[in-house]
Amino acid sequence: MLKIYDFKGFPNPTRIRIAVAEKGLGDKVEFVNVDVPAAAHKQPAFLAKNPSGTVPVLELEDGTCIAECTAITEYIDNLEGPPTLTGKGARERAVVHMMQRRAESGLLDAAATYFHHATPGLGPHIEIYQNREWGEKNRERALAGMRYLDQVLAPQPYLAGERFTMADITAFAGLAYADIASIEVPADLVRLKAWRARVAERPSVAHA
Ligand SMILES: N[C@@H](CCC(=O)N[C@@H](CS)C(=O)NCC(=O)O)C(=O)O
Repeated sequence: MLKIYDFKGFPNPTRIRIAVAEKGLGDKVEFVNVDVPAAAHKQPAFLAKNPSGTVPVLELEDGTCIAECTAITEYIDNLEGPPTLTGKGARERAVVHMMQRRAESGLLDAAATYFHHATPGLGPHIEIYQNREWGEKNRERALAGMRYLDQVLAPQPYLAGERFTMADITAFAGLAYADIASIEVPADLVRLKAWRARVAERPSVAHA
C-alpha cells in the first residue's frame, strides 16, 4: 500500500487527490492525516520524511519518501497504464512540464506566498517569518499569472493543449489557493473562469 501524508482540503494535497482519482488508483493508496494546523508537519518525525515541512508526501512500500506534487504526480501517472497526466513522448512531456511550472510559479506559489506573508496565514506558531512587502508583490504576481493563463486558453481547451494534464491540476489548485487568500479572479478573465467551471465538473476534481 502506498501512503500519502496530507491534509484534506488544502490546495497542494488536493493536486494529488485529483491525480490519484484520475488514474483510478484510490484502492492502492492510504491517506494519512498530518495535523497541519497543529504544526505536526514541522515536527522531527515528519521533517524526516520531508525536510521542507510541507504536505503532501508519498511514501513507497520500501520507505522512499517523495515530496513535491510534480514528482508525486509523475510516480502516480507512471504506476499503471499509459501516462495521461504528465504527457507521452518528448514534445508533450516538455509542454506539460513547462505549463505546469508556469501555473505553479506564477499562480499557485504566488498566491501561497501572499497568503503566508501578507495575511495571518496559518497563524503565528507556524508563520515565524513574514515579509509583508514580498507578500503584496506576490498578490500582483498571482493576478498576472491568472491573466497569462487566460491567454493560453484562447486557442485551446486545456493549458497544455487538447487534453487535461498536470498543468491543469496545478492551475486549478492555484485558483483554490487564490480563493483562500481572497485574491479574486478578475471578471474579464472569461476563458479562465469557463475552464475552471469545466475542470470542476470532472469526477476526480469534484470528489477531491
Ligand atoms: N511545492 C510543494 C508545496 C507544498 C505546500 O506548500 N503544501 C502546503 C499545504 S497546501 C503546506 O504544507 N503548508 C504548510 C506550511 O507552509 O507550513 C509541493 O508541490 O508539494
